[in-house]
Amino acid sequence: MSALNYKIVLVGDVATGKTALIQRLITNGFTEGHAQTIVASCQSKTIILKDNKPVNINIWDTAGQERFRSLISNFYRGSSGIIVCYDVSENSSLDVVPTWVEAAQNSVDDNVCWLLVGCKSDLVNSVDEEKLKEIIEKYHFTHLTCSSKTGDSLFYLILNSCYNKRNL
Ligand SMILES: Nc1nc2c(ncn2[C@@H]2O[C@H](COP(=O)(O)OP(=O)(O)OP(=O)(O)O)[C@@H](O)[C@H]2O)c(=O)[nH]1
Ligand SMILES: [Mg+2]
Repeated sequence: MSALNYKIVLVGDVATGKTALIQRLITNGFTEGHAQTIVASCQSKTIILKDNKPVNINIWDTAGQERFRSLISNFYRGSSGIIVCYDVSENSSLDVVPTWVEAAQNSVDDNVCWLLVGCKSDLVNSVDEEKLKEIIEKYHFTHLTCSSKTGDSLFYLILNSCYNKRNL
């Protein structure tokens, strides 16, 4: 069975847990401590989806730091899915979500899959539920929370969702 190829881009505020999420997928591990991502980097992995469908994913990890934002707009083109991360223990990390969505919207296809992910679900949740609800409704996000510390299978969710939506 020939493999599909999906490009997935992770964006979100600084220290929301993007790199940890990718590390969990690639190595099934977790490292305490924050080494800021500089601009962006890409890793690849083949995952078997439902129907035994193999999917090669190129996962782009991007920097949350504001000074890199204009550079990151170059990475959206050709994306199958965009994961916008916030930190459930840091309410202010939701404030920049619209910035990421609006920056990406001009560069992506209509059938791109958008996922809003609340990272660090093992920590105390301090998110303003009303604000979260507004963002989810405004941008039609699929939303879920996860913890890279305790482990989960977040990527299967977005890949199955891409597979269904894009019908590839
Ligand atoms: N408790 C807990 N801590 C986490 C989790 N995910 C990440 N962290 C911690 O949060 C900090 C930031 O994680 P990173 O993955 O480096 O954050 P980032 O979004 O890649 O940050 P930038 O590259 O600067 O944009 C680190 O100290 C991680 O160990 C999680 O699920 N639970
Ligand atoms: Mg990072």
